[in-house]
Amino acid sequence: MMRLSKDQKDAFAGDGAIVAENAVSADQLKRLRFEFSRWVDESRSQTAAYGQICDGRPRFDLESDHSAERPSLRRVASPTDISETCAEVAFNSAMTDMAAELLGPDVRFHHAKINSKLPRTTTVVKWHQDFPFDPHSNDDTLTALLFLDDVTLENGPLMIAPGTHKGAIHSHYQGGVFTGAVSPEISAEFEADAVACTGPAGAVCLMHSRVAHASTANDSEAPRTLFIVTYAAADAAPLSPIAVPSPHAGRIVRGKEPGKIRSMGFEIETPAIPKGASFFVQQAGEDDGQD
Ligand SMILES: O=C(O)CCC(=O)C(=O)O
Repeated sequence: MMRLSKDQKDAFAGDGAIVAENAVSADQLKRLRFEFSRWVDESRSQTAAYGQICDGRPRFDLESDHSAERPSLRRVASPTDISETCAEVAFNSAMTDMAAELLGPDVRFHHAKINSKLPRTTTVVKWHQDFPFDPHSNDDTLTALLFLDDVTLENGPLMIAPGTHKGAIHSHYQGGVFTGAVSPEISAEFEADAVACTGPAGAVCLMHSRVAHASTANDSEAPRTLFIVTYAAADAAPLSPIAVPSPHAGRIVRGKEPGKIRSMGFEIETPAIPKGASFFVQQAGEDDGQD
C-alpha cells in the first residue's frame, strides 16, 4: 500500500519538504507521548545534561531555563536504544514506509533523537542544513520529524526555506569553528522565504537533508515535541562519524542490502561531533567541536 500521493511526492521533489498526516497509529502516538512524559518527569530532578549514549556522552540535554517546576528537556539522543516504542516507530511504521517511498526501495536508519520545546521554553534552532552534519556519498537522505503534539504557528514550528535542497551546500563554520549554523547573511535570505511546517499530532514533516530550516522559541502554553529520525538510501554511504550514534545505526529498515555505493560529486566541509550533549551547544557557541 502506498502512503504518499503523487502530489505529495512531487511537492517533496519541488520544495524539499512535505507534511504528511497519519505517520503513526493512534496507539503508537499514545505510547510515544507517554514515554516522553516519563522522561520529562525524570528530568525535574536534574540540573545538567545526564544519562549516557553508547559513546559516553549524555543522552538527555537540558535548556538553560530548565527547572523542577518548569522542565525544559530539549533533547533525548538515540531514544531508540532505550524505548521499544521509539524503535518500533523508527524501524517499522507508516513513517518508515513514507521514507521508503521517497528514498527507496532500500533504506537505512541513520540516527534518531527527540527535540522538545516545552511550554514557554527558549530553545531556538538556528538556520542550517542537515546534510553538512551527516554527509553521505549521495544526497538521498531525509529527516522525518514526527509531531508528538499539534504543531501550530505559536509553539515554535519548524520553518523551512522551500527549494533550498536544489541549491548550495552551505558552510556551517564561522571563524574556523563548526557552529552548526549558516552565516547571519545567508540566514536572513532563508528567513525571507520561510514557510512553517504545521499539522496535527501524528503527522510527519519529511524533509530533504539539504533543505535549510530553523525554528523559534515556544512562546505558548502548548508543548512542541518532535521525534526525529534520519533515513538514507541504502546505497548512500556515510562520509563522517555519526554525531548521535546508536548500535542500530546503518540497519536496513526497508528493502535489502544493495551491495553497492552510489556517489555524486560535491565538496563539503568536515563536520565536528559536539563535545557536549547535542548540537544545541554548537549552535550556542559553547562547543568548539575539537576533542
Ligand atoms: O527542533 C526543531 O525545531 C528543528 C530540529 C532540527 O533542525 C535538528 O535537530 O536538526
